[in-house]
Amino acid sequence: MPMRSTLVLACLILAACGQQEPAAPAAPAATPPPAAAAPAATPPAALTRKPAPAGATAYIIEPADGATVMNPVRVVFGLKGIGVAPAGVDRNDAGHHHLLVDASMPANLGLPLPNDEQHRHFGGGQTEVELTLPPGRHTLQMVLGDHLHIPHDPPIASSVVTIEVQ
Ligand SMILES: [Cu+2]
Repeated sequence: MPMRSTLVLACLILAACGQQEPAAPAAPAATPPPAAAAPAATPPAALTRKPAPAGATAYIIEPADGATVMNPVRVVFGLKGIGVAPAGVDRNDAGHHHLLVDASMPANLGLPLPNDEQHRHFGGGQTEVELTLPPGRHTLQMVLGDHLHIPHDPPIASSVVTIEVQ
């Protein structure tokens, strides 16, 4: 009996070794996928953008360009020719605001806008915000996004407003 279990054990060890052998060639095969992932990253670079309604424009009502302001900085968004809807609501005649703080328009407008301190989303349909910014010069630009946070084509964006925060 002990003999038999030793044999079984030996077989199990052998089997384990035998399984690792074929597994080893599989490991190098795992290397190509990362390389293959690079070309796969190309297709999602262009999601469908909603056409901007003719004449639709965005602007920053306040602060005025060149203004010297104190914290909190109240930023009011203005829109013409298109409405506001919360994020996730798929409508051709509405979108939601995004505020670029010290950031330029993303190079690739076929992707959702980033969501961070420099790319703020107002997915609830808000039309103004109070910001606390470090003292100094800052730029603000508003851009509308569709239900998926993708800018329209062409983008409905305000001109850049430069402010000095005291
Ligand atoms: Cu958004």
